[in-house]
Amino acid sequence: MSSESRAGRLGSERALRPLEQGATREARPLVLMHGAGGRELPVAVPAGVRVSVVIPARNEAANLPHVFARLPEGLHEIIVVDGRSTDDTVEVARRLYPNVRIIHQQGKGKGNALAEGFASCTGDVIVMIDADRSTDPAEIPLFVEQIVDGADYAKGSRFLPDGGSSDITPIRRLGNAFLNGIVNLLYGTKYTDLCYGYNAFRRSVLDSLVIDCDGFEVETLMNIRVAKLGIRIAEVPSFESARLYGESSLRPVRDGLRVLRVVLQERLRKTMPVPRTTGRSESEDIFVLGEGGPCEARVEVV
Ligand SMILES: Nc1nc2c(ncn2[C@@H]2O[C@H](COP(=O)(O)OP(=O)(O)O)[C@@H](O)[C@H]2O)c(=O)[nH]1
Ligand SMILES: [Mg+2]
Repeated sequence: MSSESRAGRLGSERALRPLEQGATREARPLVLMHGAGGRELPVAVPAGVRVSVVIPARNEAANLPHVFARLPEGLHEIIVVDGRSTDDTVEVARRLYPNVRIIHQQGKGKGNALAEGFASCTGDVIVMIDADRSTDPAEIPLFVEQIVDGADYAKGSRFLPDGGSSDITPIRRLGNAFLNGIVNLLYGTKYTDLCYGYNAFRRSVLDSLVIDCDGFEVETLMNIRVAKLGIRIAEVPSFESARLYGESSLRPVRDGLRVLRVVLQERLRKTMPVPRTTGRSESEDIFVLGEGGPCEARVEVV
């Protein structure tokens, strides 16, 4: 099944209004670059969409040049959320891309870094990638295309045809498959990859999505909460490379248990937290959904 035809199949079919900016795939240049998995990828994001890229980074100075070198053309903004790096992460980012927006993370952990980064995005579509070059920035156009084609949330998957990983360890693969299975069972989703850090979504998703976790459970929390919202979710085949320099700070058992806790907690949760200040406009109200899911949105304010 092509990635395109998967759009909307993982969640219910509630569409948001189309992107305001008149996005068009036709305007996409035909020039291609090779993806990490050997695929040919568009060199630019679809024209007419303001794409914000959020990159959480802690001590990734050595990796950032390899990340920035593969960013597609036509991005609206790049936001690096620095987790109190003790190396030159911030300086390197500024040197590579003088217009980069640096956020000095106030809290701790990847989840918190993403939440802080998302809060300052000004684009129509937000893409989250890692700073260690394991997620391939050249795939960003594939994610954005899914949003332009009608998905509200496009989640990367290493386990679809055309996807893959040279980074995942056997224990992580097993843990991910186990947790993924539980989530599909408990939430009625058809996800093929739960704990992967490559996602894109419409900015308006943030009007209903609260990210109130700190650590590596963040992707799971997001994937569960968007499923509860009943929005249109697409999976995008993605190839994950091994981290170039440095070491992962994820600890499989500790973080796997944190993920499991989120999976169970979210299932028992009666009300879903909504952002305190949403800036939601009338026309976006359609997006605040509660019926059909296991919980009611718009009730508990955090
Ligand atoms: N800002 C910030 N970024 C973090 C933090 N922890 C991890 N990251 C970043 O999150 C991404 C994924 O982290 P990594 O350790 O590679 O985890 P893994 O990919 O799951 O093995 C990388 O870009 C890290 O630099 C943190 O506490 N703060
Ligand atoms: Mg990594």
